[in-house]
Amino acid sequence: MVVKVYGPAFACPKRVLACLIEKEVEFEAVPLDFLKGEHKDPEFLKLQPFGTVPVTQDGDYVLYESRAIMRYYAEKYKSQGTDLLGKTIEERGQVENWVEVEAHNFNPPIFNLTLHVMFSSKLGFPRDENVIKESEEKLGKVLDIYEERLSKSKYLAGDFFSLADLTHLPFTQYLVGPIGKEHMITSRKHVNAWWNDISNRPSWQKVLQLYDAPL
Ligand SMILES: N[C@@H](CCC(=O)N[C@@H](CS)C(=O)NCC(=O)O)C(=O)O
Repeated sequence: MVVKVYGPAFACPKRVLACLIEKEVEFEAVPLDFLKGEHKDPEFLKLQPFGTVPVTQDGDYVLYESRAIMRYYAEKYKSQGTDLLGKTIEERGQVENWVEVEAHNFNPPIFNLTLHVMFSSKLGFPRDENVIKESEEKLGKVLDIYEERLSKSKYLAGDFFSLADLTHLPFTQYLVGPIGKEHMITSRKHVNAWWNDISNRPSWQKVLQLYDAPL
């Protein structure tokens, strides 16, 4: 049975799509029009009561929260495609460590940059230059820690590509593209090498080719 993923044009669902492609799992992408408020429709809220994307349906089984979904599929399809979880308990600990770092240290400032630089005019709220400046500073400090880490191992969790790297793809793509702050990556030698490696993976290139910008 083909699994469904809602909202493929948006950044958080793209994390799930990259994971499914790496795991060689067939999926159906279900588009949602945010400008029409489709993510707040009562039918959609039955699947995702917070009215955000992604949601996935695997038969009757429903999950939302992009990082929970990627962990679920990486585990369910452990024996096919790319191993994204780590082979030993120690590797797995590192993968979890860096997925959490992405969620709690990297994502908050990059999410704010995305909102204020890319979406404020489209979503009808004022662009706040202070939020942009503070977010850039916070993100810079996070990336300095990444630079140190990536000077010791090729990928975040060690010398193997994993969910820890994959989870960074959608918002870093915004950073180097429409947000216009590519220098934050290119000015850090090891972060830059890591980004060139992970963003050129066929799975991510396929996501970019299939699903355009959200709004
Ligand atoms: N922690 C959630 C965040 C989901 C989220 O904020 N999704 C955004 C798109 S990237 C969204 O649906 N925003 C619409 C809204 O907040 O109304 C996840 O990782 O799935």
